[in-house]
Amino acid sequence: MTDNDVAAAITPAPVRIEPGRGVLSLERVRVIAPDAVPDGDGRSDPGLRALAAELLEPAGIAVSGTPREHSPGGTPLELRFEDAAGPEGSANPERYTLAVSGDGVVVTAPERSGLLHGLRTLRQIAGAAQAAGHPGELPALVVHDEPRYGWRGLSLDIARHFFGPDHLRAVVDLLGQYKLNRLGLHLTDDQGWRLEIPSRPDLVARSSHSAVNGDQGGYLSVADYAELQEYAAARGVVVVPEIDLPGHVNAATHAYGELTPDGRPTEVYEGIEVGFSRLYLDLPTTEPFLRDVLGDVARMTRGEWVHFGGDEVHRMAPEEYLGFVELCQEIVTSSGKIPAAWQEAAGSGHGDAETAAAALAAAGVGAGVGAGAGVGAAAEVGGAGTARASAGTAGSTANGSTTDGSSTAAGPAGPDSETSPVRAGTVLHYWDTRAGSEAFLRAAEAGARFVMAPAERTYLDMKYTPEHPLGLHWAGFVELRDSYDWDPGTTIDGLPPEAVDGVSACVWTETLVTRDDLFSMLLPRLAAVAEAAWTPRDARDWDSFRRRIATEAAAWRRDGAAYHPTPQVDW
Ligand code: TNX
Repeated sequence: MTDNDVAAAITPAPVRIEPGRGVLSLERVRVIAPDAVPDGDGRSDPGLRALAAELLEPAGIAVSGTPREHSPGGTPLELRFEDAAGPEGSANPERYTLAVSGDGVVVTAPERSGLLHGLRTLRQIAGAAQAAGHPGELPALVVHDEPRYGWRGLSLDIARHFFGPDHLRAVVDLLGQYKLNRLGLHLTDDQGWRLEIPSRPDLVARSSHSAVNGDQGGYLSVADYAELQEYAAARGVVVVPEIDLPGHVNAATHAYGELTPDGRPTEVYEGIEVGFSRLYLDLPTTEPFLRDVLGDVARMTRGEWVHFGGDEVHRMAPEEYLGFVELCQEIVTSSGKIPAAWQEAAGSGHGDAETAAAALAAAGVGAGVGAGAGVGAAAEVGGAGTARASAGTAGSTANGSTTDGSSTAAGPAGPDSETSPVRAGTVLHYWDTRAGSEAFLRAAEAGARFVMAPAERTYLDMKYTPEHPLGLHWAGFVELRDSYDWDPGTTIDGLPPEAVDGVSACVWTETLVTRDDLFSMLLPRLAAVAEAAWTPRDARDWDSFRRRIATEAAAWRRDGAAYHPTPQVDW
């Protein structure tokens, strides 16, 4: 294998590859790993040998060095901690160096996550050698690498259709392969409630059986959720639970009629419209419900964040909406977690389709009317669902109101206000590029953090093309190159680049039912989003990416992972 072949094997592209001399034959490795690795929880079960085997054996490298093995043999693969800053003085906690020489392989990193990244890079190099017909033959080299952003995620909707523990573990494995480190779980929506909440047992007892189109529901028990987080943590992935409030709550109001003004439970909902359900801030039953649910979720969650939703609340006055934003942030914070929310929590407006269409028309933008519901009746999905996101350059109007709902957006902390409803540290997920930027600039000043998930780039539930059988298209068609060619640092006009924590892909599951449905929407686009999150802007190149991604398909086929063979790649 040549150095070019190696460079052509690593996705996301690394910061720097230093070519060496010679070839290492690596048919069998003996893993030398540190015995105890402190992770975030102070536990010390490194599991690194097992993970090395899990990653390398499918790529044709046998792994020995398990504690029980009597005569360990093979080329040394050493995993080593370094505490000083790396050779270039980087302070990035996820950095790693992978050195392949005639003597063996050494991965050095300050933390466990970096050791895992190094193993993943080694997997890709070994996989390319295998695909080239020289299994186990690696050229000498040193890879110096670290991520551009610390938040590199996928948010997965398991509420519209339920994907259970087996599927979720497969998703975690996929995230790991592309060095992604956050799995957002959209656990609740109008169609179903997917996480057991001990203090509110009726949520899953009454509202977990339903799903879109009357399909099969399901939920994660407390034990399922704990096991999933443990599996993910071992692979460097933090689970970020999302309880969507104060809209998208029909599953909650179906289970607990006390949350509605007339005290009666709402009907089960199996359609795919958004924005119609809501909680009521002034009902005495509402705050105790929020405290129970968010408190339990915080207690059950290992990671630092709890996401409280906040999107698409179309039937609520802005004052009441912002009251919910304040209350949810207070509850999450006092439960010891960092709040995360969709962008609307910044007071950017939580628009309705008609207002948005009118605002776009007033701005002279021809809205591509015809909301894209791939299943069911003519439903509108995705906020201001009648307008193509590509029309979003209309931006804000002269008086500071936004194009995605000026009628509901004014208020005490709305677009005309000086203050932001967002607390310092709250992580805002930016998705709807039709909103103007003022509210986000104010939020950044107040200390909010940003994760970029612009729908026309990272919404992997959008169809690739008009003909694509799965998916929606309210944000347009999202081909592989659309997911690749964008810069998270300049997504929001005028936002200081230091306010950006990272990037997230999102996959909503209104039209996705099976594991193949899900994976064929993720692959190959998830790898493109992963590179946007990992690789420095000037080291990214579409032609290089489209060649590299073709080499990954062999591994997907081997692992039984469905992917969409887009014509943008020579597979
Ligand atoms: C918008 S993005 C939604 C979801 C839909 C999705 C479909 C966001 C915060 N909300 O409720 O499932 O569009 O693409």
